[in-house]
Amino acid sequence: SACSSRVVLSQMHPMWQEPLEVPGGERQSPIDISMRKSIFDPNLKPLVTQYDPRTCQQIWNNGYSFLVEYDDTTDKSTLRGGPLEDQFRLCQFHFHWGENNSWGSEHTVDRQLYPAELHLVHWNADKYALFEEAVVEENGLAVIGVFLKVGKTHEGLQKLVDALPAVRHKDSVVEFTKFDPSCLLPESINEYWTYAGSLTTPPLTEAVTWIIMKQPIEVSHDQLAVFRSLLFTSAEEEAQKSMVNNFRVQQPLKGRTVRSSFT
Ligand code: SG6
Ligand code: ZN
Repeated sequence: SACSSRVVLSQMHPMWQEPLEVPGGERQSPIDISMRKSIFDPNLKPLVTQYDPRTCQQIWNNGYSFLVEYDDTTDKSTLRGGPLEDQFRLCQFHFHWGENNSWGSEHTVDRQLYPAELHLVHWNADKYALFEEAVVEENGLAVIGVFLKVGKTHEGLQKLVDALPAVRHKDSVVEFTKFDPSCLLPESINEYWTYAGSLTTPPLTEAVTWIIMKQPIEVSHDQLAVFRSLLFTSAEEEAQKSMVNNFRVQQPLKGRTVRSSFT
């Protein structure tokens, strides 16, 4: 088809089995955020998260990250405000991390890498009926990004860390309930950057309003070590591969502006 002929077959991500490039992509993610070049927008509103821990359902190792999945059939766990016009529903959160503490985040701030990055994925339930519809629309998704830095043990994260050995292999799923994702947000959620971007894994659709928290959260080295004990591979595979370095390479800004909610 016309579409597959545009695919860059030479560059395959080791985990993806799909092309790394989106030909003609104008708003791909992740990016480096330059503090100096970001533009303060006084019209950016406070972010309003309303998460109901009872919508938390399960953890799934999908062979690229682990996803904590939420029931998104109703408006029980939502995000609005900030740069958003509509109300968005939380469907899952996941992380990206490195093989050591020197790298792992997808976004960077003035080229500074963090050891990991949390993504809370929401879809526009005002405009679309299903995640699958929203994921191909330019205003379909809103993802909150939170940087993780190494420091003291994060008490809220520990409940999740304790459940991870049960989803060590690809395709494993375990029941996981009553987890309030707001415990993973930094204190000052109203200091953020926002820009128009894409998913960072296939289908790489340019559907995402990114909201990146300025303040990182602290987690311990031991907690990150448990992330790194997960596997990209299923129980049946002979050569087991550690789940590390599951981030996408940075993408060109291509004339976009990054706005900040703070000066
Ligand atoms: C993760 O990121 C998840 C996967 C996918 C991807 O690695 O494994 O579920 O999420 C919404 C979605 O398709 C892309 O999400 S991201 O752009 O926030 N990194
Ligand atoms: Zn992500």
